[in-house]
Amino acid sequence: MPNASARPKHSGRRSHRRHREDPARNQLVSSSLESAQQCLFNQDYGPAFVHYLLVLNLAPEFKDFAKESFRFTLFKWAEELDSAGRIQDLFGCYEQALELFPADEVILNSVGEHLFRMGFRDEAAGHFFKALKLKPDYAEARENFYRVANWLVERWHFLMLNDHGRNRKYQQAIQKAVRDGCATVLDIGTGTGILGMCAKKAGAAEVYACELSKTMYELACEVVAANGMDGGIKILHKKSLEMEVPTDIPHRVSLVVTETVDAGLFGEGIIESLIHAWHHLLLPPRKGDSRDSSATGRVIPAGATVYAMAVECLEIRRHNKLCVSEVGGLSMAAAEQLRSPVSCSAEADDSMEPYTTERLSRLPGGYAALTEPLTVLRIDFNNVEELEGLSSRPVQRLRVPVVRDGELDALAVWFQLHLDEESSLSTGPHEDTCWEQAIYPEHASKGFVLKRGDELLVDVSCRDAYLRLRSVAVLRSGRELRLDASTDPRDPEAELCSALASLQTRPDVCVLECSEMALLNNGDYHHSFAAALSKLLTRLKAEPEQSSDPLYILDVSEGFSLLSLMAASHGGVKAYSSVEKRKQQEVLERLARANGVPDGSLEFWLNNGEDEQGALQRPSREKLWSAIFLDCVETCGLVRQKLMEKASLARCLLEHGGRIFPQKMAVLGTLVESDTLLLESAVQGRDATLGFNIAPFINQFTVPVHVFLDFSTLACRHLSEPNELFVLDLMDAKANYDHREVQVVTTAPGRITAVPFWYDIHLDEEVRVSTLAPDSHWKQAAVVLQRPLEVTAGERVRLSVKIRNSSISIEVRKDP
Ligand code: 44T
Repeated sequence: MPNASARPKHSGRRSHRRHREDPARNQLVSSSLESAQQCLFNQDYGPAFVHYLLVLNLAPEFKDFAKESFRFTLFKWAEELDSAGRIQDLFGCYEQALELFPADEVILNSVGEHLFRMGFRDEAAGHFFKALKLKPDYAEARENFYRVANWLVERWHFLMLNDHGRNRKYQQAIQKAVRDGCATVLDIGTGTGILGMCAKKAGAAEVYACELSKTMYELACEVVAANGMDGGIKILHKKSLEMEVPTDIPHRVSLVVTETVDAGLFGEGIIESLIHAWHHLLLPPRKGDSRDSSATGRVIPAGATVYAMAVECLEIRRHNKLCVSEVGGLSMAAAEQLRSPVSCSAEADDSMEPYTTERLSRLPGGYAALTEPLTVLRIDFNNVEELEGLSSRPVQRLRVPVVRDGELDALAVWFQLHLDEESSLSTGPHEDTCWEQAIYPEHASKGFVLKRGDELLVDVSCRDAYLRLRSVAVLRSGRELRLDASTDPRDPEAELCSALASLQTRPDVCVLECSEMALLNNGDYHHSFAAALSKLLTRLKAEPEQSSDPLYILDVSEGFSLLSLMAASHGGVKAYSSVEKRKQQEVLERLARANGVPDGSLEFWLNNGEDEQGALQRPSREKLWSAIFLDCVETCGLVRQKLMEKASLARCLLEHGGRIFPQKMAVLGTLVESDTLLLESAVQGRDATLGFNIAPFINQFTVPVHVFLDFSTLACRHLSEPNELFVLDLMDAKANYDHREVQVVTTAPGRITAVPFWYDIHLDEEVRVSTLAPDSHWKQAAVVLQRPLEVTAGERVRLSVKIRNSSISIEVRKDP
């Protein structure tokens, strides 16, 4: 029976009575309800959904009664719309559903899942977060949230807020400016609101703040209110470039404070923001020796100095260019055009990033400085003409002496942020700060070895608001050795000639992600695969019932993979690759020809974006797969989502004696004490954040699993040996469990703060690959404990390890 006592939410008593007494409406409601149920029964979800919408809009009192069926209908209909590619309709339906049930955590979670699949990660994360706030013990939403929280509130917020040195310097500079008369302040990119609160606390009469991220804006509002300043700071959810006087702020301000800088200084758009601020939001700059700060405008930071140095670094090299001539028995001579998407070269287009970021001091294998630091740029944020002139500055060619022999892998860049005349922050590689450095990789293939005494020529320019650095040549014994084929950008004619020449002769570049480049360079992985594969093929081919048909092999690795080609290079095999991008398929085809792989033995699967099920079904019906390659660990160090579902599907599609590679994987982990991991996962206490109450708010975005960890360079104390925590058997469903208790004996006294984990991937009984190997393309992950556990040496602790939907959770307690 419908729950007739449920009162419609938005209609008052009178309209409620009117509804009940309106026989035509009642008639329509009951017939629509009946139709909805009938359509649902017939699995006719579209019309069922429309009928339900009508019923619930006309008769909200049925909401409780019909909620379950309505949701079911919605999800089924959404699935149909999704597979028909009717995305706009799909979101339209969800929008209508959320109008009816704005606080329904299941609907919110489901919208989030759709958004995530479409690549809208921030929006997805926002929906998971709302669902979780409504129902904190909703496991699906929690797992979803953990997967995406990193996009919503980036992890560096924790680092920056825990960086006491940086916070204090900003605070002191702001205090000084306010004391000097800056009474009206705008904090651009306020994040959690910390700089705005500093200004208020220092006594500024009016404080404004703006923040473009919705989540951060909402967080700032909460934080400012919790610190009793909500009346004193006006926060706007806006990009500063969209602000104007008097609509957003009543008049121009005397101080702009901002830390909208990334590791490459300009990547967050500080130049554009400050040019706009000087034209629209700030009082005119101080001229001459005028001392009246209340009538003039200024910026904290006042300016910056940017430094660069050339480095040799294997870790950077193997993520950006091909370093091997052979992979798993295949010659790579025909694959020279492969490179990472990080480039400042003349031919780099907009899809390329000019730099990546790394903390040099934590790179596995370290790095060697080949030059002294070189000053590449000085910029005064209080000089609007200088800011405006930056992008039209001519390319500047700098010379830097080489102080040590080594291969030129990258230019590393950092800066000093001058908060005012006295105080500055450095993001350099030797500082004990939260900052990473910007890395401009050198692509000139084959690698150029610099010699002590050489001089390196570096071109510096500013384009699209990015600082661009390019090593162009080396001066050695009076001769100039060019580093790339392109010509002097200051000579337009030569540039045109070279562009024309490259159109005719150069095969176009094929771009792979940095992690895909590192995968290609992972010799151990390919070597192990080749060994296991060749064993399997030899065995299958020797089987008496083996006809003259080829063996069918499917590689469902995500992204670029050479495994199918390795399989195809064995005679008598037909291999299917899941590589989707046309350019990458061409590279595989070229490599196939160059390696004498017979025509037709390599095919591309998934060319038309079929669904997951389709991806695993073999083309011809009469024969099953001999081997299916699953790539089971993501680069970030987590088990790939839906791995076990894919494995069980794959098992059904194997011929007798066929194999899934890998056969199983073991999760290994060590107990450690690491303050670094704590500082990167949550804001610790109030001390670091200048006494402001920020931690509880931002820490809602803490996730228990830290990803992309370099365990080999993590500052930590090992408190145990590595232990096997869990085993996932891909060939045998019955061997799997979802919960395991592991006893670990500690080897040293300390506080257990985290459990870093990685995998031993067993391709077959003998061949094994570790994701912790030195040349691995995988990073590691770590579970960071909610509460550290103090232990002595030789103590027994019990780990409760669970794997649910590919995500791992670990609890540690003392063994009673
Ligand atoms: N990360 C550094 C960048 N914003 C620093 O939405 C150092 C990275 C980093 N708001 C590891 C370590 C570190 N108007 O919330 C953001 C952003 C906002 C604006 C309004 C604007 N014009 C902007 C521009 C940006 O400002 C906040 C800070 S942005 C830079 C943060 C710890 N990986």
